[in-house]
Amino acid sequence: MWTGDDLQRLVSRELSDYRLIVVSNRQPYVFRIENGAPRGQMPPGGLTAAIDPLMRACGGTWIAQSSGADDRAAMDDAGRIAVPPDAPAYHMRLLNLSEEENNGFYYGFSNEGLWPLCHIAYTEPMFDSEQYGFYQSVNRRFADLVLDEINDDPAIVLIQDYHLALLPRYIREANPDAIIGQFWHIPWPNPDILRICPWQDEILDGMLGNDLLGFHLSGDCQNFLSCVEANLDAQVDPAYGLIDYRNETTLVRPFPISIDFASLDNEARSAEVADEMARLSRELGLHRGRILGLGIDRQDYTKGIPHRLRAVERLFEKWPQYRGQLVFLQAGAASRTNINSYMQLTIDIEATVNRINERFGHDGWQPVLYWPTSLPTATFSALRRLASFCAESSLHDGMNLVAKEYVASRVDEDGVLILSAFAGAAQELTGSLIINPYATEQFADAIHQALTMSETERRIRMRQMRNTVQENNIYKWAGRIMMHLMQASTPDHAGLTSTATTA
Ligand code: GDG
Repeated sequence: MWTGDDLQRLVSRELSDYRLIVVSNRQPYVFRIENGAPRGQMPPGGLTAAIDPLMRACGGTWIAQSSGADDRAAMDDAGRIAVPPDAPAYHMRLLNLSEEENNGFYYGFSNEGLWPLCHIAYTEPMFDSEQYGFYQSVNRRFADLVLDEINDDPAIVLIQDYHLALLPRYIREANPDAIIGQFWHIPWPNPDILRICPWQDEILDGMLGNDLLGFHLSGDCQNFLSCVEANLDAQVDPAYGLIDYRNETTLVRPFPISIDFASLDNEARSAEVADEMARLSRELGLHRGRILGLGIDRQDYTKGIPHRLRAVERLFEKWPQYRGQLVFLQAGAASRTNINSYMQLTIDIEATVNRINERFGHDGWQPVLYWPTSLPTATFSALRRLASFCAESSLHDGMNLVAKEYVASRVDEDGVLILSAFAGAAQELTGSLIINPYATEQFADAIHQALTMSETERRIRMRQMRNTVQENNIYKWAGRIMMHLMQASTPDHAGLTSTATTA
């Protein structure tokens, strides 16, 4: 099993001559002034949760957009902030964007264009030239900051996600020696879908500035290779995941992302979580025999939250014995709230929750609780430990870390995971009950199956999933990326052809 120490050893053995620079839009810690002093907190989202352990182990600089003026209070004279706040291990360097830049770059092209383009969730992508202009100029601004940070030293730049598709090319043009890798945290579409994007060729060209390009699944890699083959004058080797283009080679590989299993497992065993479990049991009536079902999501239309609520509604229709007994809690903060499709999602969720509660609620029993706020990590951990089932019903999802977090928190080897076939995590978490979120009847049946499953079967399934996530943890993910980056930077990619895209 990989640990943070293994990763640290790998980095000091192989990469000590290089500066490690991670670049993402989202910063790993956001600072707010509380009682006159800046206090740092990790924002919700899979990306920061996944990369922070890598940076804690390796050190280096994380470049990101600043989310507010309070960050400045935490900066040193050189504009750097040492993080994590309680045990500094690396630095953040932040880029300030104007509201206009952020609207065009982040809300606009990234989240109204690329996000729906890459997810099959039937939300129309919107492409706007002005927004694309901001996407280009902000990617350039990130490149300037990265180049300044590299300062002509040997460097490894690890770029995160779909906000920064043009950045690899901009860095490569100015610094041909940098080792550049990018991990794309969301799915990649097939050529028929990609061609909706008016700037598909520039996006592909930008990403081919990378030495290494990682996706979660081999299917995403194959889609990317097909898109390059269909659109660019490039040599594509689909069997080995190699692309030759503009006299450079890019390796394309699957790296299914994961979580820090040991840390979530430890937290779930802590006294703080035990206290929180006792408090929540009283609040939710579990101490009086009620059962808890749980969904946790950053509120997004790709997560299938209304579909999940419809399945819960069908469960109460079909099996009246759950009325008065089961409480379904939907938790997780709102996100991207000034985009129309996200505002509409909140309206849909609230309407569905109210309908179910009006139809079935009685005598102080509310069938669905909706907590659309960010909660302390100990509360999330306690909820995961208390929930008889956790339902993650994404319409399409690169991976879905919540599913893995549920498994890691179940130190008692109990609980049932209900997981969408359309989440990347379904390929690994085969002990879950796999559902189609659009098939309400089948989904409701899966909840019933979870609630009537024998303890022995629950234990067998959960134990198997816990072994999988423990073995394939975030340190293994980061270690594999680092090793591939080192190999990808050698001229002839020796040794890489044995690990093709089907890995
Ligand atoms: C993208 C891809 C891929 C959720 N609500 C709150 C909160 N969370 C935490 C969860 C989990 C993370 O945020 C969400 O991660 P997911 O993987 O489920 O989803 P995305 O944010 O869409 O992440 C996804 C991931 O990148 C990594 O590559 O798996 O497919 O879409 O850790 O626990 N955390 C807090 N408050 C909340 O309200 N603090």
